[in-house]
Amino acid sequence: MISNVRLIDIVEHIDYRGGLIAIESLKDILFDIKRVYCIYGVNPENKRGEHAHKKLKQLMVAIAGKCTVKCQTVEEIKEFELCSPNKGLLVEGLVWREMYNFSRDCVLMVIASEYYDEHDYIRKHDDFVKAIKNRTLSAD
Ligand code: T46
Repeated sequence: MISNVRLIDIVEHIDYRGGLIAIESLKDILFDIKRVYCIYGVNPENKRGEHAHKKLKQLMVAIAGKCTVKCQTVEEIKEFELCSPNKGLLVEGLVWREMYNFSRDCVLMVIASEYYDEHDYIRKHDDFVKAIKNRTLSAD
């Protein structure tokens, strides 16, 4: 766990027919769900993400296959392996994220607190570093 990023457990309901996971707004995750999107069919050579968000909160779940998510916050950089529907990576606040090492069968489901808004993205790493410095200075 690092600040603004943590792995949460998701209950799996498994019987002879297969598995099921459920994520309820304001119960399992403490934000209102506005959007769900899935990333799939990623070539293992490719990297996605490489940006931060100003406001967005998200829960990322590898519902099939696996991938690695690297998160950079004001304090540190940490890699998380997502490889099961029973683990979700909660990412909130100013976090630079990169996703890679996708298995070909990976389906990464992302549950988001906001509608899609390009203005919420910080796409240049230099701007991200400036933003975390400004936030740290204003908190002092
Ligand atoms: C994030 C990581 C985990 C939409 O039209 N609606 C959407 O809700 C999203 C997420 C994307 N798009 C369009 C925008 C681009 O033309 O889909 C295209 C690919 O999006 P992007 O390059 O931002 O995808 P990733 O995989 O780099 O990043 C995505 C999310 O955008 C981002 O919020 O945190 O997954």
